[in-house]
Amino acid sequence: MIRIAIQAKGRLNEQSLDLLREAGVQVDENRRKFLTRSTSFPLEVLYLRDDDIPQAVSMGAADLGIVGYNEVAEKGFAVDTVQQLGFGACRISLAIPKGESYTGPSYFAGRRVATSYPRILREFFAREGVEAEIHEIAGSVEIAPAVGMAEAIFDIVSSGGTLVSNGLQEVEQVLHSEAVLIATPGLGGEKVALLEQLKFRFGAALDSRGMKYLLMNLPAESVDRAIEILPAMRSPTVMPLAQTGWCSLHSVVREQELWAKIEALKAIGAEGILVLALEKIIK
Ligand code: PRT
Ligand code: ZN
Repeated sequence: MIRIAIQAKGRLNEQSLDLLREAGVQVDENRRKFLTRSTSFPLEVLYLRDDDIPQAVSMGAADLGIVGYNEVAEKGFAVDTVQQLGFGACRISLAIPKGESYTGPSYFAGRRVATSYPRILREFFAREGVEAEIHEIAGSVEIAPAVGMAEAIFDIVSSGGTLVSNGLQEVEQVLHSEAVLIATPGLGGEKVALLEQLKFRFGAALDSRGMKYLLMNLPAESVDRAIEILPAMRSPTVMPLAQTGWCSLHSVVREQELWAKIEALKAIGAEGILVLALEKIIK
């Protein structure tokens, strides 16, 4: 049995559960409590506030956790970061009122900066040799300059819309973050094996996101050019068709490149192109 802490509510909750589900770990959400046992994998889910996940994992109250890397870096507890999970991407940035001219990190010398991430900010200022005043607040950091609580902020930015609507401009991107899988250092025995199994399944689930399975009929003489267009995991699968001079070609493509690849393949004679959803990629 292994225990994983995930965010109880908020931005990472649903995506954490989606990833578990894609990895074959069913969690009954109707009977959702503080602690829930999976029905399909020897795993318990512990629902916590994201702020508490690094400490819970560091203490071993949970063996694993899914949390934003920003929280791991801010809290500074001893945990192993074992896998990047590719969702919840954001950055923690310094922002100043729009219209102010920015001269580099020395701009902040002697100024007051509001943040919920004092540790990461303190390290940034120490690295840059800047003496600024760090004013820690728990929430609504972006309104601090407008109400006179600070002259600048250090906060999470994703689209940047919140900064713009508060009359602020982003001037330094200090930390890039995404959701990560963390583990208690020194897990032993059965738990290591379960962690390896989960990592493998998460990897396969993440690799298959945004990928499509493509099959088509192709004149045999175009196969070499098709292979150049479609560098698949090793190379595309090519099988002869009953009709001589033709073959069937199968491959995997990134969804963003799908239409460009299809156009290139049509131009070398591909016909009957099928695009299928891809469930999992096991490397
Ligand atoms: O209740 P609990 O403490 O668990 O949750 P929380 O309110 O502390 O965290 P939550 O759910 O807001 O975010 C959880 C994690 O999601 C964060 O720790 C980040 O790792 C990640 N994440 C990704 C974000 C964002 N993107 C994000 N945009 N967290 C917060 N934001 C905020 C940002 O601060 C800004 O105020 O969303 C606002 C909109 O951002 P823009 O730039 O898109 O306008
Ligand atoms: Zn939080």
